[in-house]
Amino acid sequence: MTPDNLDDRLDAIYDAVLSYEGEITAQLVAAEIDAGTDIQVVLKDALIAAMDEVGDLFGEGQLFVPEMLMAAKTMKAGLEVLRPHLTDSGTKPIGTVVMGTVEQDLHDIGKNLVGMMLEGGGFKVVDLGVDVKPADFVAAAAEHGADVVGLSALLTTTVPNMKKTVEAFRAADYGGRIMVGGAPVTREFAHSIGADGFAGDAPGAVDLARRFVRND
Ligand code: B1M
Repeated sequence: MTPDNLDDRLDAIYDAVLSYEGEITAQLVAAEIDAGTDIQVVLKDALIAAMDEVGDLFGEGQLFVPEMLMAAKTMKAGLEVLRPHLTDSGTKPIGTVVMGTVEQDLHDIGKNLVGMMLEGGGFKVVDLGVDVKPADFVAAAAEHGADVVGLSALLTTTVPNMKKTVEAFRAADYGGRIMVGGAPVTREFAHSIGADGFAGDAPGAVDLARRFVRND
């Protein structure tokens, strides 16, 4: 039976992710959409909260890489249900964003979420995937006429590649704006590597990209 209380239902999604139950996660997320629950609440308080717990358990040595992978797959099952609700803007694109996860980094859930919300926010998004070399970012931005480039990094060991990517764009005289984000990335770091902006989460990335195309 489905609990009446939203907190209990969000807990059930959180538990399903931590039990690697993709199908159940997808069903419970779909039920929240039907119930009209705010998607951002489902994301933040259930799906992302569960991934944070997975990260904490990994950090404490209670979970290992295979479990992190299973949790990621489960989270993605929930995200796929949300995708049409996040990406449907129904308007002509207000700009193009080329985005990807920097070289040597394989984390893509946050980047995918940012991409979906940018689409929902009216942008055309060209997703280059993970482990993207600086030169490939630069080439793709030129090919697609990107107004904004979005770089994601999740590892303290790969943030230096974010710096290298920004440097490659500057060396190529890229005329658009560069935004960066990901768990270890801070506003100060973004500033120090010469990026044009930092966003701490997906809605923040949409706000920032909008400001960039409005030239605020
Ligand atoms: Co990895 N991993 N992982 N991992 N992993 C972390 C990041 C870690 C913090 C876990 C921990 O130790 N507590 C840790 C990094 C520690 C550090 O750097 N100091 C870590 C490690 C160590 C590793 C490996 C090195 C483990 C190993 O092999 N020994 C390895 C590295 C592989 C590699 O990349 N080369 C590794 C591997 C993996 C998996 C492949 C198993 C899997 C990723 C699967 C996938 O993405 N397809 C994985 C996972 C799942 C995680 C955790 C548990 C969850 C990440 C996630 O998806 N979060 C993570 C712990 C954690 O983050 N709490 C961890 C949910 C997602 C929605 O959040 O990505 O932060 P996030 O995105 C947010 C914001 O950051 C922001 O908006 C998003 C939405 O709000 N954002 C942007 C992200 N990109 C943005 C771009 C923007 C703007 C905002 O503008 C362009």
